[in-house]
Amino acid sequence: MVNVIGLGYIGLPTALMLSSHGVEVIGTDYNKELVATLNEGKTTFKEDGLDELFQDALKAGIKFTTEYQVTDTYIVSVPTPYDKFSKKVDACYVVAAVKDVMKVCPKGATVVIESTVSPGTIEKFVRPVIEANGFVIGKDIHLVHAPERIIPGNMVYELLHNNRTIGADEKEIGEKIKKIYASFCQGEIVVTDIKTAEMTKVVENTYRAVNIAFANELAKICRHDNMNVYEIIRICNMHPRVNILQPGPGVGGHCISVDPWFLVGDYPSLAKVIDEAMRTNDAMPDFVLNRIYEIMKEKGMTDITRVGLYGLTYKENVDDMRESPTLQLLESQERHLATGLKVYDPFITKDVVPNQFHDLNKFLAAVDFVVIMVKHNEIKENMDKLSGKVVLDCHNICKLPGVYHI
Ligand code: SAJ
Repeated sequence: MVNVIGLGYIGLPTALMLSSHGVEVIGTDYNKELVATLNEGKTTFKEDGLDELFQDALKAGIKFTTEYQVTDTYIVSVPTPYDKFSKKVDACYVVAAVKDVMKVCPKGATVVIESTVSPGTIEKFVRPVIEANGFVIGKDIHLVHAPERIIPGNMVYELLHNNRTIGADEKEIGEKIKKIYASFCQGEIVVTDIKTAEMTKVVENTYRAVNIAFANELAKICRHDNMNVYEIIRICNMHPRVNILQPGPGVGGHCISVDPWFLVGDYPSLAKVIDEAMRTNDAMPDFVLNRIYEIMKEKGMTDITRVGLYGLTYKENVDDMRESPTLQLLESQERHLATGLKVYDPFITKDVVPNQFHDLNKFLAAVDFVVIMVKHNEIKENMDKLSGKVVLDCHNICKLPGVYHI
């Protein structure tokens, strides 16, 4: 039986996937409310295909509890935030979860860490916890790192199809865990050592962050000299060895906006390009706010309360607001003592910020200037409703005449 510890954005789909592919699974989370919701037969966030997967797993007998189980395999999938000051990974949740596992696990058990961690974190923080409990790693307890790789919005598909990395001290243990993931994963599963697995995960997200920063920098250069960044990127990407990503209002989510900082925090004198890239991305919400003021001035608008931000989530078609550029922009607005921007997002039904709307038509009736912060399908399907408004399109999706870009 596999005990999945942590039933959030990654742990839950992983537990469901294993269970619906014939692996006996018990999911554990310390959040009583979350466990109660799952036990009532409801999922805790929206994701394509998740509800169907949940039903399959229920039929297969998955159980949810707040208790840690006595078993031979644990998959730890808890958050790894970063310390905003030192930029280093904060392994406190992983350490707490492993401590709790140690209280119940029998000798011979394997502990798999799925949470993203910087290279060396398992050596520095996890091994000592296991040893402090009197276990010899490699003999009494086996340690594995199997970082997740799925993208919110397409999690179910990517769980089934992405290649995976498994880092283990012992090859046979790596192969044993590979078999468990291979129950559902149709991609290639590479077995390597733990530190390599830690580094690959952080590097994948860093690669994307640096590429997005490059696109954002190009957008600023093009804005400065009145060039069309989208046309330029489109043409450049026709070159067989060029693949530039898209500029945007900032980078959110719990991965690309966070993981690269681990390398900056751990290797401050070496990770120069990464540091600069992260600062470039982090400055984008402020850049958008300045664009708003610039355009208001050009249009002779003075009332910020007639400006509306479309989208609160960190990207399109998900209900996840972690590190969202819109929230960063609203914070920045408060710092500039210029509050009053209106906000709307079809995926956010609770009130989370001031001046928030829950209906597209009411939102549009209350503003003259719309800033497209997130390219949800809803706005793409309702583009005609923006006609007659001032539009700042941060994603180049609006084809109406006179639209502004970042
Ligand atoms: N973004 C841009 N321009 C682009 C692409 C994205 O500004 O061209 C922005 C998005 O709007 C968003 C942010 O970047 O705010 C991140 O979104 P994303 O869709 O690129 O990635 P995440 O954070 O949802 O998921 C990433 C994925 N990593 C990579 O693609 C290398 C996913 O595979 C990982 O599993 C996930 O991080 C994670 O958990 O680490």
